[in-house]
Amino acid sequence: MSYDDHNIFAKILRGEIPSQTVKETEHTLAFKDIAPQAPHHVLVIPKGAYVTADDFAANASEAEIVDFWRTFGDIVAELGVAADGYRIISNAGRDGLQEVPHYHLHILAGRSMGPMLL
Ligand code: D5M
Repeated sequence: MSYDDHNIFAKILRGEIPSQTVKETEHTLAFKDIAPQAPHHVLVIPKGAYVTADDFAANASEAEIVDFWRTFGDIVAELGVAADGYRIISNAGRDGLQEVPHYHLHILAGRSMGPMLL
């Protein structure tokens, strides 16, 4: 799948538009969602050009994958939400209603999420 580097998260990574950084590491950036759907709504993205979770899983280096998931875990710990719980979501492609074609993980926490509506 081809990566479109005009997408809004690519612009955030290049510093062309602002974001509220939550955490930044060598391979990963996390920032606040602009339209939060929970008291805590953080987006975690790899700095590399990956479109979806499966693209990332297939094509990212082990260093990038480890860095991504360790960063996710660090954010959950720092938010202090592990005990009460949280939800992670990654929309992919047309059927997943993915708006921004740069792989991202939503971390939602701070309220009861309710049942999954599938
Ligand atoms: O959803 C994409 C998510 O990205 C959606 O929750 C809004 C968020 N978004 C869009 N633009 C920005 C900026 N500029 N900063 C922060 N968050 C943003 P998905 O359907 O998973 O692709």
